[in-house]
Amino acid sequence: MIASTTNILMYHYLDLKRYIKNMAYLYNANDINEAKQTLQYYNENDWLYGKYKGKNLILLQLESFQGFVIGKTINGVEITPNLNRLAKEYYEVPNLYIQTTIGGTSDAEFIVNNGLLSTPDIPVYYTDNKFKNSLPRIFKELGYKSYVMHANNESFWNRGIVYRNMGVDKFFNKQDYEIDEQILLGLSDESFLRQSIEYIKQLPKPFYNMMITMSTHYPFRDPKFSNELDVGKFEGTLIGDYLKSIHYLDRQIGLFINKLEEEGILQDTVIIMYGDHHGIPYNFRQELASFINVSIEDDYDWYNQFKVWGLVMLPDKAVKGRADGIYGQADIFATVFHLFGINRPTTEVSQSIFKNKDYVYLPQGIYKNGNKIYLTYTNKYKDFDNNEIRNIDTNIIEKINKIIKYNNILVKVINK
Ligand code: GP9
Ligand code: MN
Repeated sequence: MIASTTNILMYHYLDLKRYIKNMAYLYNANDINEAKQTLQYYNENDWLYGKYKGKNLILLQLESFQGFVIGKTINGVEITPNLNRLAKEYYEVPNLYIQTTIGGTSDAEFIVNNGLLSTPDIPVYYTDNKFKNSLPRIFKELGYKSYVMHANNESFWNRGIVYRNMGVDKFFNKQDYEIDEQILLGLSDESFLRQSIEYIKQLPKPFYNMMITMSTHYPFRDPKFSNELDVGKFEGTLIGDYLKSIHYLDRQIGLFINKLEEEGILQDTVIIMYGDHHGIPYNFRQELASFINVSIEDDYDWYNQFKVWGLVMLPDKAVKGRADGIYGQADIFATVFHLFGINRPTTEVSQSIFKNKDYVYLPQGIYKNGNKIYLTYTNKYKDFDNNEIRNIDTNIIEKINKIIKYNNILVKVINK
């Protein structure tokens, strides 16, 4: 859905770009200073801090992957047997809220690599941001080489230009892969991951490597998935197709991790995998509701389920189990700082997943705190303990607006 409208959107982005440039002047020096200071967050210097200094990092970004499939069976068959197994061995982050907006996959890349929220009016990859504070640049300072692997054209989502600005040493793109099997948008994940292993083996160590899968893209229906899973009554529905595609992705991840282990790379690598954005579109929310058996009647219900899933694989398995706090995709950035001992501030919207935290901000003016969802555009919140909807205190609205305003300042003005 997102990709099919991409060309049309690009046209508007170029116009928007000029507008955004002018917007920068709306922020005064005070705002900018305050934004920097207010959002500053430092990791604690605890036992985990810097424990993986010098290890490789793989960020494995999974197309449309949402966590409601984890641990579930359909007609007695596990949907994600490999991820279920890995979730037991490593550290699972079930409440990882989605902070992407108009820029889809590219927003997720931006958020994780820069520790900031996306901006709903423009995909960050089409702003003048020069991504000075991004992970590839930071890892470069630590003596790493940095890579991105994704089997699409360099120009898609403006990636070629953005990655150069981010300081990525090489972008392994469509031209670097033999397109020997096609699923939906392009090269199948099976082939992508198999060919990527060969490249990974050759990389100088230590490396930073972001890998982006593609096969589980909307609308999730492809002949290669038809025999994946017996989805019973969901056959022929969007969610049925989604489950089949996810079952396929799960198998590819299992093979990829096994291969990394066989090659002796896993033991020296921290892997963080996470979904890029939601898979089930808003228009199909009733299919999601019936599958997860939770009612989705209004925006509060929708945003309460608006989450992907994350897994942090520490090579020595020093932390296992489930993070029971509430996190957002931007928290992955601070988590990397924490694990690799990067002694710089991140932001209020980027705190380590290994810290207990029970709130998250979404760029649309949404705040989740404990069991409550606050929507600034209705001025109301819903308390899921009793399903009551009430007015938000003005001081909370001000706080949410301030965080988001400051985030946008850092995205559009500072981070150049
Ligand atoms: C394309 C892929 C999909 O390369 O990352 O982008 P999306 O449509 O999901 O934003
Ligand atoms: Mn995507």
